[in-house]
Amino acid sequence: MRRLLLTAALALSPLAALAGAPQTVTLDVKNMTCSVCPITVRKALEKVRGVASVKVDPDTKTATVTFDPDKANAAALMKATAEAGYPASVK
Ligand SMILES: [Cu+2]
Repeated sequence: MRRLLLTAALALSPLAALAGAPQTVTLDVKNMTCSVCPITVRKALEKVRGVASVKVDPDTKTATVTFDPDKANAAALMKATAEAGYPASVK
């Protein structure tokens, strides 16, 4: 019972939410021309430190990335995709 309350308190703590609240950006990604490209882009983004989740949409040619702003930023994400051959810009 005690443990359950503690877990609930941590989950609801507004301080926990503030510390490293995840940030999400959507990137316009160039050069995605075949069905493998989105996978390459996703893998490149997932390698960036602090990235929590990546969703690449091949139809809109965008990547939606959620990351810890203390560890990563949009510039680091764009650098990672550019190095993989896919220049990107913040949508
Ligand atoms: Cu491709």
